Amino acid sequence: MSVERTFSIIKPDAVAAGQAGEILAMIQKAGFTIVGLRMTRLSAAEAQGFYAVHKERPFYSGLVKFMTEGPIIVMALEREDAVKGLREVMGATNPANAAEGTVRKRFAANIERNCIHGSDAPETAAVELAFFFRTSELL
Ligand code: FUP
Repeated sequence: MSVERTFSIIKPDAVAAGQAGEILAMIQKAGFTIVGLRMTRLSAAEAQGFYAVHKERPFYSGLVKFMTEGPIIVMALEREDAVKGLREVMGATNPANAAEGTVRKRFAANIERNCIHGSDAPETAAVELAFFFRTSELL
């Protein structure tokens, strides 16, 4: 294991519900250092580009609509084994299957509105970090 970076989004549902602070606290309690953080709102083109890997899936248009419905918080996070570690903090994609104490178990409504994104592999993390942050702005 080594120190690595991952990318995360607090999604529009959680930001609108005022859950961002509690989600950030859970992430920090799990040992992550925040090396970049910004509130933003995705355009449709940005959301389509970010989720391009899912563009043939039936849920793609709903996902783009959801991700553009309000502000999001984008984060660059650092820790040992960060990608895997954040996925553990998040819980399963479908909150019905998420473990107790995970972000999605606590806050997610359903598989579509599931309050947090986290990169699924180090290679994906590098692409997703570059989508939102310049290297020079990460501390
Ligand atoms: P995850 O990495 O856990 O966010 O899950 P995926 O990469 O499989 O899916 C990305 C996003 O697509 C999910 F966060 C929510 C959305 N999605 C749906 O809306 N319906 C599905 O059946 C699967 C995923």
